[in-house]
Amino acid sequence: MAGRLIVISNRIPTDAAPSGGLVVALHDALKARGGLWVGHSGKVTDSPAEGLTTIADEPYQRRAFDLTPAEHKGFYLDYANATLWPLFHHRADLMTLDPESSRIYWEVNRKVAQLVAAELQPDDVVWVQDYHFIPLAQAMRMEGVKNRIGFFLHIPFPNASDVPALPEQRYLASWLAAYDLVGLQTRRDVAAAIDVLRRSGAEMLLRGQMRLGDRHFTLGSFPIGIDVDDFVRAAEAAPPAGATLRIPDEEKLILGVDRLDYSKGIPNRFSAFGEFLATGEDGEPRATLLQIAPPSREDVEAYREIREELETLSGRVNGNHAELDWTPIRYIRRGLPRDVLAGLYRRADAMLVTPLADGMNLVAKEYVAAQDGADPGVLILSHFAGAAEQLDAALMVNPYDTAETAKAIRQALSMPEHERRARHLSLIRTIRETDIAWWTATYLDALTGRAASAAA
Ligand code: ADQ
Repeated sequence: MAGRLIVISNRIPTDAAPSGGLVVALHDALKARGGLWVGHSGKVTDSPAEGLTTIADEPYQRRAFDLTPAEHKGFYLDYANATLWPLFHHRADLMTLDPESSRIYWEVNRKVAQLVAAELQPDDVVWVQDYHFIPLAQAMRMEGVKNRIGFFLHIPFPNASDVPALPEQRYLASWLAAYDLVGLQTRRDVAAAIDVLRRSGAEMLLRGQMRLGDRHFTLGSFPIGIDVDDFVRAAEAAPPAGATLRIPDEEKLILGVDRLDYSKGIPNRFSAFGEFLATGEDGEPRATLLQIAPPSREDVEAYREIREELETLSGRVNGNHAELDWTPIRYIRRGLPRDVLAGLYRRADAMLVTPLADGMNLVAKEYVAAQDGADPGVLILSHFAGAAEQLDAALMVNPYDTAETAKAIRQALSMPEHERRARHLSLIRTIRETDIAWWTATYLDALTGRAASAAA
């Protein structure tokens, strides 16, 4: 690739050596090719800096923009997280609609498009991340930008039957068609996007290529991965978590790790665990469910409700089953450092990843990477996680079916070692083949390897 790489994402890391899988992957890609990363500084202020401020110039440029309180509310809290997020997670019932936030969403996209356009050189390749910036390419095309522009959506693509709930649905197809490559997590998402685009008059050409008016663009699935070796190392180096947790070796540990979000199916999980306890059989070892779920987006109403629901549910299960020396559900409402997390993954006999909708779910992959291959734990995975398309050696469940999930917990905790090893081997192979380095390389090859769509 001749030109520089330009990445746009909502948040931009401010440390010299950023951490976290995706951030590190983008950091590495930028380091290798040179380029520019643009994102929100994290500052919400009545007197935002004019234009882009410099965070770093080495080994590539990092530039950030501030948001005013009105922009933060309209663009980020309301339109991105209270309109698009619920719609794209098949929860149109939780959407808030407000013409003012829709206008501000577009305005922020236009502002960022203008700032980025002013920095572009003719050979640069632009890679836009996630639902905060769906209209960015169209706004850049309005500035006369002819460069290749790719988009990657980290969350699921909405169903065609839900999209009419979005007042801006008539723009969605042209927002997408302004890109050269629209990357989605799964084949299921690609099928949903094709369905939506066709209903808006787009025509399907060969191999994921589509045409809308005079725009030719490509759709593809690029399942995101993790830095496997990094997680293996962290898990091997972690001190044994059993002692910290005061859970004896003969007792079972079931783990849940999520950002607190209604899409993650945590209430269903608590109910399924309650059902597992209620149907307990004599002689079964004691099992504790440890749920780590730091609150997120607490300024959004639906997120305050889920928090209360979980407190009620865990209180009920614990009230029914707790003993003097045992609390069945331990619910920790804060995030944990990666090395502590890696130690918990390794100790857990089973991991419950039971979202009702999820773009991919990296926790599922991190859990597999953290296992001791000689005596691995069991991944229980919802059909509705994007990861389910790849990780079919997990114990698959329908998270709405609490009886089935309770049965899967029982099956996981009594699974013979040879079966656990065979399943783990299959999972770890897949996770290694499609790790985070594979994801960036495959996406960027697809973005740069084809004729410029503007000329097509
Ligand atoms: P998220 O919804 O944030 O991401 P996920 O992929 O599961 O979901 O997690 C991202 C990272 O956050 C993981 O590295 C995980 O370790 C960390 N994390 C999650 N919960 C944590 C906790 N309780 N404590 C500490 N760390 C925690 C969005 C989409 C996903 C998609 C990713 C990447 O919603 O579907 O997989 O982007 O594309």
